[in-house]
Amino acid sequence: MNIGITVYPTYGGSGIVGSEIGRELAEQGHTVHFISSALPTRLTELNERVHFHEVEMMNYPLFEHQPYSLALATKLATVARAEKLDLLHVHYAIPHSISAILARESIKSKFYLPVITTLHGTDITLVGADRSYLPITKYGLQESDGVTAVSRFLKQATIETFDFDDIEVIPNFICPSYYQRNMELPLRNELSPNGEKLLVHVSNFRPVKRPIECVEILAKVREKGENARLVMVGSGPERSACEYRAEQLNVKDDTIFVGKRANISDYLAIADVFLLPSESESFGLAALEAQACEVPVIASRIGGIPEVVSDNETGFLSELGDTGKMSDDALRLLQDDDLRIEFGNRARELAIVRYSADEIIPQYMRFYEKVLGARSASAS
Ligand code: GMT
Repeated sequence: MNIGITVYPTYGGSGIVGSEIGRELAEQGHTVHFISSALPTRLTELNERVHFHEVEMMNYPLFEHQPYSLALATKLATVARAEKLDLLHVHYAIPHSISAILARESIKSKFYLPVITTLHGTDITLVGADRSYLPITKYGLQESDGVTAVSRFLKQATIETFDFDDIEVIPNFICPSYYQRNMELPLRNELSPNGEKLLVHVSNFRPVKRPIECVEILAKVREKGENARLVMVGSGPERSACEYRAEQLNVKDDTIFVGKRANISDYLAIADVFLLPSESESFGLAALEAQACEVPVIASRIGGIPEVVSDNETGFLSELGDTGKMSDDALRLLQDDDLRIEFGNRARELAIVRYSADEIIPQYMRFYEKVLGARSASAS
């Protein structure tokens, strides 16, 4: 197949998932065309089966804001015609599905370009649900040829907010050979010079991730007598507030902010416990990646997290903001090696059985075939 993929290239889990789908499909012999404003960060290699088409935007003084959605629609239509795309798979509804539908309509006298939209999270729960975007997001869902969501939670949220239920749930996935435990990495000694246990958090430090609570959990764990350290991977708007909180709570020297990193799997490979106290998480890709590395997860019981983290089995879930319980649970895992190892083993086992690329990519392929089949049936 000849597949077009559009993602937000530099920020967030939807870009990672879209890029990984493309990479996996190319490995299976399909040709993939990424169409976005920049090369997606996870896309490290272009070759004869993985292409990149940059959306160019003209600057004009009249434009207070550049009309990216229109530039994207134009590029999608151009690439679709030039490369004879079989379908377009866009990640994150706003504005990608609208631009894709516009592209499809603009070239339909030449040929029909089926549009598949994958919903990832705040495109439904936050941005799309806002009155300023709700009607156009609903239009994007209704007009897409196929819609997928990354969790049962997100499907239900879409039904409730948009009264739209023709959605296939296809979860996030991991490559088990890429996400693996490796305590031998030199990084472990660098971050834990005196053998301290390591709590790790990975995110884009947006307020919905509540990264400050990770610092509060560390402070409580240390108060309760465990000499642990916290590694904060990533960066974003809440980072300086986290640094300030670490200073206030006297844990500055044991909170290591490493910033944005390409080698996130290395940080997960050497972690003891992963923290994800988010207030909104349609799936929680980072939690899945941690579990694939045999790292138990401490997270809030919200959104799609309970579908990914099995409470009392692969980690512990708490009510939102209950840093007291989260720190007690973290302490329990840090101080009981057998329990931590047992949870870690189960976490990897379930991550592989339920969420390995070998399991999930065929689900996307079947969905593509279903959408294409329905289209040719209705055309004939
Ligand atoms: O909704 C967002 O935060 C944006 C989105 C993204 O593009 O990063 O993140 C979501 O997509 C990930 C991949 O499907 C999910 O694993 C994340 O849980 C989800 N984030 C939220 O729902 C906050």
